[in-house]
Amino acid sequence: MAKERFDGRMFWEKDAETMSRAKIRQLQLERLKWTINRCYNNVPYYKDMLDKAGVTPDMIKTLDDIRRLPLTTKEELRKNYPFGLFASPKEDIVEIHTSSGTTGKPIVGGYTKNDLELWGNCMARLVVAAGARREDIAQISFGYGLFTGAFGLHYALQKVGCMVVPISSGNSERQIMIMEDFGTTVLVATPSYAVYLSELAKDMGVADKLKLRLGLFGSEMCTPEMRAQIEKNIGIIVTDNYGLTELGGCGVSGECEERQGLHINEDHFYPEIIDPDTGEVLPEGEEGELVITPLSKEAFPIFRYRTKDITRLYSNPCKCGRTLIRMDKVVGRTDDMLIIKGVNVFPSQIESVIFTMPHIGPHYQLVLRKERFMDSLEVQVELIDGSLLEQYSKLEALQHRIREKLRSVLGIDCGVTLVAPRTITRFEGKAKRIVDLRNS
Ligand code: DLL
Repeated sequence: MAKERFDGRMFWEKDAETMSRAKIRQLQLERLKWTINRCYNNVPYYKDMLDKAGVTPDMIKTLDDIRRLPLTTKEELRKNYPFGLFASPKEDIVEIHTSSGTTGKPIVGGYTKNDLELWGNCMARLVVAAGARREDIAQISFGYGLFTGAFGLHYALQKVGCMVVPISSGNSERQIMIMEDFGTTVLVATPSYAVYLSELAKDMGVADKLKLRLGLFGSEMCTPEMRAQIEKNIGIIVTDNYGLTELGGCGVSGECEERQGLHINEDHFYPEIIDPDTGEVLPEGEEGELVITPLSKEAFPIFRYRTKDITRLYSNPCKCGRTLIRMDKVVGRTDDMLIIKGVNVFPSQIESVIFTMPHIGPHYQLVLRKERFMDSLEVQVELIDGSLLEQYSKLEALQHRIREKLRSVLGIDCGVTLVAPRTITRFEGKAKRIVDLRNS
C-alpha cells in the first residue's frame, strides 16, 4: 500500500509531493547550497570550473543565484571518465550504472547507500502517482544491467510492495507466456518494446487473456498518437517516466493518473528551461532545453546539466493534488533535430503523422541521405495489410496522402516508402529510428 491516502488519492511521500510552492523553494535553496558546497569541496574538477567562472559556494544566497553557475555538459563527464566527478570516496559507492550510448565511452553514475534509498523513493512516488499498487504484479521488461531503468523501477515497485517479475528485455514469446501465466498487471518497458510485445500477444492469440492494466513506460519519446495506439491494442493505461543516467537515471519525473505532464521530483531536482542557442533562461511555459540540477546526490552531484531534451515547464495546479512542477512530454532532443532543405524537422512530428494515418504503422524508420550536397529524408513505414502492395493504384494514392500530410506538417517534401508488414527492425530497448546514410 502506498504510504498515504489524501483526498481519495494515493501518495508515496505526501508531505513532499504536496508542499507549498514557498516551502519547495526554501528546501531547494538549502539543498542547492549543500550540493554546490559538495561539488566545490569534494570534486577538484568542479572547483576549477567554478573558480574559472568566479563563483564560490557562499555566493549562492537565493535560488536565482543558480544562474551564476556555469552550465555543464556531457563533455565534462566524458573528460572525467569513469569516476573523476564522484564526490564520495570509492568505498562508499555501492552501485554503478552507465548510459547505453553505443559510441565512445559511456556516462558513469555512482550511488551511495543513501543515494539508492532516495532513488527508490523518488521512483516509488512516480509509480504510485501513475497508479501502481501493492496488489500489482509488475513485469520489468527493461534490460537489467548497467542501464538505470530496470533497477530504478525494481527498487521502487518492491518498496511499494508489488510482486516484481525481473524478466529483463528480450525472449519476447517467453515474456508473453509469463504475462499470461503470472497474470501480470503492470508492464515496465520502452514504448517501442511495448508495441512489439502487444503485436506478438495478438499473433499468439492471447491478447484478450492478459490482465495488463498499466504501462510504466519511458526512456524514449512516446508521442500521444503512439500512446493512443498502444492503449487501443492492449487495453492498458500508458504512463510516461523521464530521467537520464547523468542525473541518477529514471526517477526525475513521471506522469500521475491525470496525465497532464510529468511531475518533476522538484525537491530533489531543480529544473530550468534555456534557449539552446544562447543559454538564456526562459520564462515558465516557453519551450526550450531542459537543464537540471540534482539537489540531493551524494556520490555524483552535478549542477545545471544540459539534458538536450526539449520540453517546457508549468506549475499551475494539477487535479491530483501534487504541487510539484510539471514538464511536458519531451518533444525531441536538440541533437536529433534534422535540418532538411534548410527546415528544422523533429522525428516526433513525423511520428505524429504516421500514427494518425490509416493503413500504416506503427513501425517506421527515417533514412537520411545526401543528394547534391543537400540532406534528403525518406520515411519508410510498414503497411498494416500487406495485400495493399499488390494494388498499385491504392498504394500510390495512400503514399500520396502521407506525403501531402507530411508536407503540410513539416513544410518540406520528403520521400515515402511503404514496406511489407514485419519488415522493419523491432527493438527490445530504445528504438533507433534514424538510419543515417549521409556519409556512406
Ligand atoms: O533512459 C533513464 C530512464 C529509464 C528513464 C527508464 C525513464 C525510464 P539514459 O539511457 O541515460 O537514461 O537516456 C536518457 O533518454 O536524455 C532523453 O533523451 C531520453 N528519455 C528518457 N526518458 C524519456 C521520456 C534513461 N520519457 C535520455 N521521453 C534522455 C522522451 C526520454 N525521452
